[in-house]
This record gives sequence, structure tokens and C-alpha cells, in this order.
Amino acid sequence: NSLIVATRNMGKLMEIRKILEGIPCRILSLDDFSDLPEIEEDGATFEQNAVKKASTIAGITGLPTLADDSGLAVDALGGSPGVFSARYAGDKATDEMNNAKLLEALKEVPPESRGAAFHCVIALCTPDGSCATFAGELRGAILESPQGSDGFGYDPLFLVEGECESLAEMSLERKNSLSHRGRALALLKARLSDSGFL
Ligand code: ITT
Repeated sequence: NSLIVATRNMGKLMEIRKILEGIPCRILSLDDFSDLPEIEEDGATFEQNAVKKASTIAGITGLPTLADDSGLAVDALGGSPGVFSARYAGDKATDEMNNAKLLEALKEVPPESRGAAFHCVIALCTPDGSCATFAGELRGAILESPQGSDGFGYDPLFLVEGECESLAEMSLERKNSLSHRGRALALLKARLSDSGFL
């Protein structure tokens, strides 16, 4: 009984592994396979990209596969960077470059107008091509300078709604308990448990 988590983002992988701990499946990652193709993320939505990643890998490997497509939608930027979050500052952008570009884009925007949301869609696909998707969202605001050093991506700039900490100041467990990814995976686990799998 194996399940592939199809991501090359180590931050995501760590969070997903922690949430799936205890399910009766061996969790494999893309590192357990060689010669898998790069999948172009050309969908217009998180859902399209998540399904594309999971269904492609499930089709090639013959194993059930989970994929995460996620990103940050900033109100003052009309929902950008959205599905382009990983590549906001260019194709080879690092998290630091993306964060610097976001701070620059918002430098004239006052604190009360810096609202944003993280979105995550998890797709679970089987080799026969059937897929289920689960979505989660987390509201917050973009800080004026980074806070904290845990997590990945935009975490140091994201102040969680109703909290006084950024996502990068929280433990992995706490982030998972409230994040967009944690919520989407909680729905997936509920579905697996209703279907008698867990
Ligand atoms: P895979 O496609 O291999 O999974 P990726 O990093 O390219 O990895 P996405 O296309 O889904 O994944 O891009 C998601 C980007 O959104 C990610 O690189 C971060 O910049 C940002 N992001 C998503 N979830 C985040 C989180 O929990 N904390 C901080 N940033 C996050």
C-alpha cells in the first residue's frame, strides 16, 4: 500500500508527511523515482494544476498520487501572485526573491489594506484517471518586514488572521492545525475515513 506525494517543494513535503503520519500507507515522494518528467504548471486554477500533477504521476507510476497546488492571493494586487506564486520573481526565483518582490509591490500599501489569503488544492488521483480534490484557505495580512525563520515560501511575511504571529513563527504542528494545506488535508482524511480506508 503506497501513496506518492508528488511535489519537489521540501517545505510542502514535510508538512504533508506530518499530517498523513499514521495512515496505513507507505508515503513515497518523487525522490523515490528516477526519470519522471517535469510537469508544466499551465493551468488557470490551483485545481487544474493539482489534478495535472497528480494524474500525470499516477499514470506513469501506476500508484495513487497526491499533489498540492497552492499560492498566495493578495487583495491589493487583485489576487496576484496566485497560481504564479512560486515563480513571482521569475522562473528561477528563490523564496527570498519572491518575498522581496512582494514587499516592493506593497510598499505604498498601508497595513489596513494588506489583506491576503493562502489557497491550497490537494488532488488525489488513481492510475485509472479518477481524481478527487480538496481545498483549504487561510486569511491573513502581509507584514511590512519578515518575521520568523521557520516554514517556507511567503511564511515570514504572512500574519495569520486573529493571531499575533507570522506563519514562520509557528511550529510545524501549529501551522498544520490552521493552514490552507492543513485544512485541505483534513478534508481528504475525512473522506478517506468515510470511505472506510482509514
Ligand atoms: P510543486 O509544484 O513541486 O509541489 P511548487 O513550489 O512549485 O512545488 P506550487 O506551484 O504549488 O508549488 O507553488 C506554491 C508556491 O506558493 C510556493 O512555492 C510558495 O511560494 C507559495 N506557498 C504555498 N503554500 C505556502 C505556505 O504554506 N507557506 C508559504 N508559501 C506558500
